[in-house]
Amino acid sequence: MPDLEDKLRIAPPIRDALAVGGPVVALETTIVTHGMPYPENVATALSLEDEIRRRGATPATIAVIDGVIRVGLSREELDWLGSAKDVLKLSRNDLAYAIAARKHGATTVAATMICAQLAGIRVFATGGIGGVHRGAETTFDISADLEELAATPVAVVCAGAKALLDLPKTLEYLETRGVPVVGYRTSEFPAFWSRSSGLPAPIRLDTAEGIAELLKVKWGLGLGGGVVVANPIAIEDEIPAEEMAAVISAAVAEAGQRGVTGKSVTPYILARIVELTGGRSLRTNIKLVQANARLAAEIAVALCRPPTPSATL
Ligand code: PSU
Ligand code: MN
Repeated sequence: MPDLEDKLRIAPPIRDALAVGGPVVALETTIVTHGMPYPENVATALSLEDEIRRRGATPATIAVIDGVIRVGLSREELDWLGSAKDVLKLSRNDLAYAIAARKHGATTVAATMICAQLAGIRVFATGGIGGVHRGAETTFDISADLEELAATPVAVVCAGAKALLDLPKTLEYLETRGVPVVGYRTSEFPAFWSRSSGLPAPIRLDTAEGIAELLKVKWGLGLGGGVVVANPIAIEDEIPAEEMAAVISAAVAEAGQRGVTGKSVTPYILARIVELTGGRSLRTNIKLVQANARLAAEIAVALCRPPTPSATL
């Protein structure tokens, strides 16, 4: 690829880990800039890196700074990003623009998958994926995350998707586009703050090794594309779906009444939900993303492990 070197900068510890085939976990930054308030956003981002290191993997937090895709940010850079006001929310559609015009941008799930793939990273931890919005039959609002999952070979560990989306349509879309959706130790697709969505998880796997095996087989077969690993929030940290329902409906309705469209929809609703729950949803959000970072690290480690002798017989 021409000139990629000055557009993609991988921090030395990550470059070293990748060079020896070591476990690396990508982290997104839209959750930092457009998903949580400052300073909890930065503290959370740093805690995710710690969780990943503690499990023997190398964290790789991704953003665009001054038109360069940065894989691995310093503490100072993360703090600046988390409090800056002029940071774009980047998906597949505007990633090239941000680089060409030398902007700053936080990466969504879609853009983080693209950058992870460019760097050679296979496993990525986040909070929740974007999906098919309620009312998409008239607004056509479907997150580009879903098409990216169809196309780009990165496993995305999340806590399912928020019930502000149309979860049945989101699962249908992923099925149509050939994306495996794995419930980790659950037979239900989790709904972010809540363990239960009432919808079955298409696949259930109970170990990081089992998930790593699925990834190896999928990519080994040349099937490409991503995998959703849905890790339900711990029981002690969850907010039951019934408690969230009214808050979500109010925030979604408000976004509609105010004419919020395009890429502003998700950040608007997320911020309103934090306000309407008096910060309770934020605490749950932090817990679940930390749990996802731990599971992603375990999957990344398992993915690097050579097959056991019995498996090679
Ligand atoms: N869902 C969450 N928290 C988030 C996001 C989604 O629960 O922070 C962010 C992610 O970065 C995701 C993006 O990729 O929003 C999706 O935005 P959109 O719906 O505009 O595609
Ligand atoms: Mn959208």
